[in-house]
Amino acid sequence: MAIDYTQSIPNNVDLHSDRRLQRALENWQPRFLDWWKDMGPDGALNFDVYLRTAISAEANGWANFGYVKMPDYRWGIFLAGQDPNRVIAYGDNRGKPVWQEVPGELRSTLRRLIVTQGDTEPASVEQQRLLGKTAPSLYDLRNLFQINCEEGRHLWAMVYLLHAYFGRDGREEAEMLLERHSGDVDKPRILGAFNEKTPDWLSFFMFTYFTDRDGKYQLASLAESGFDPLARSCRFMLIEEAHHMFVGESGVQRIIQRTCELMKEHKTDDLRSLGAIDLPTLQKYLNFHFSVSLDLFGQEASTNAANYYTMGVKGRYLETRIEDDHLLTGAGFDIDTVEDGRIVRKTVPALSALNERLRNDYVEDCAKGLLRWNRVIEQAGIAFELKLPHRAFNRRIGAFAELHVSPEGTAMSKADWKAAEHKWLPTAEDRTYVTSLMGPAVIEPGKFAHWIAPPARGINGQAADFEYVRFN
Ligand code: BYC
Repeated sequence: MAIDYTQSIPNNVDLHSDRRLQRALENWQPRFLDWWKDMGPDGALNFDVYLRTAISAEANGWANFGYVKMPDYRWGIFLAGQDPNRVIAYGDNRGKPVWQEVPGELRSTLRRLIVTQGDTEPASVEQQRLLGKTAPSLYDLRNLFQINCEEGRHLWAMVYLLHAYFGRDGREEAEMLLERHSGDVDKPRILGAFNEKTPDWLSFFMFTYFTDRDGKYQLASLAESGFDPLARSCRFMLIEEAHHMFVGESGVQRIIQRTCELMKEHKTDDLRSLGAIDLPTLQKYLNFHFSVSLDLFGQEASTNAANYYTMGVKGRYLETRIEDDHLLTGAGFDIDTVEDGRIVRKTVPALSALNERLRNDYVEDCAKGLLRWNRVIEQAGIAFELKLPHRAFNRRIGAFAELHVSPEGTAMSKADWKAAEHKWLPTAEDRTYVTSLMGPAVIEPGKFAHWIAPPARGINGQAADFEYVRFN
């Protein structure tokens, strides 16, 4: 049966007028829904969820709240408004009008970037598939489902670009986005962090704080792309990404708050006897998710990154606000790298250091949340400080992958590192303990699991005891 896509896919790309594109998406949509049923939130197909749906890209259209069954979510395709005067802001094509079609010579580069971006979206939904079973409250369950639906929409955004601008190759890539799976031995997701497990809610909040924040920085760089449809897609995606990071930051903060309350009430730091998460365990999860997310920025010195920039396909964070020549051909940039088994600071060509520069912006942003988390601990009068580990700690990608470095930044032998690893990263025992706290989902409105504090306020002005999910 023909589906009226102008009805079921809200969009501002005039889908109605492009029969070829409409047919391509008609072929893809059932495959997407099959994937959602098989790999999306487990056992949740029939729930009514209080979700935010974007029905236009305008300020009053992107956040419409109402009950929706997730398979019926309207996965819209939205590009931020077009600026007819926009020019490429950097690289060899600086000052030329942005491209509305894909330049032939950039086709494979752009396709690859779009596929890499697109691959992360369904990957995260797969990683979070089972979390609904152990949600600490209806409020949290709703936020999980909101994020899952919006990651699904972000997949649609990239699939739209592949279908609309990359012909047959694009359609094949769109198929592959549903065939690779997180953690699959034969067909894994492209980037490392998206093959890790998200087995519990502490991991989920850390993931949405640290890994979704990589999303923010990568999307912001792609929002500077000379390929205008990609730039406009990413600009709109960034609006939704903010909520995902809020869920992470406030989730971790609520855990810390509960932990501190219990420490004060019982005058002990033996939180495990009280069924809550101790601060050292939080630090270990933080170490893990931060280091894994740092890998997502690629090599410190990267010719790929230099080429993306020179060609005008991927810029710097807030490129147009930076005051320099936007060519970077003669410029240098200081990075930490490895020489003779030691961490050294070195000036390298700024063009090749663009991944590292973006990573710097990211690290600075990550640190802000820690300030707020540490304030909660300090206000409770507890002497403990959460810290970001050194960027060389626990890396798999880039120059530091060959070293063994402590969270403080000391390079050491593999044997010494392995002997201390249990102090720095979650052990099997830590993970078993945290998992043991994840009881059956708390589904009574206004009730919260013992190990987490209620949020300061509800979603869209609703109360904390609002019925965010109806189970039917
Ligand atoms: N894992 O020169 P390099 C999000 C490969 S998250 C595996 O540094 P480049 C979200 C690399 O492919 C944002 N392989 O590469 C968050 C290259 O391979 P080749 C996702 C890796 O291209 C939460 C080789 O190593 N978006 O949206 O400069 C929930 C050399 O490296 C990894 C993007 O990533 C890795 N971690 O940098 C939902 C944006 N790192 O060429 C969603 C698009 C590097 O030797 N992607 N390699 O075969 C990019 O811009 C770039 O591909 C990367 C890599 C920054 C990822």
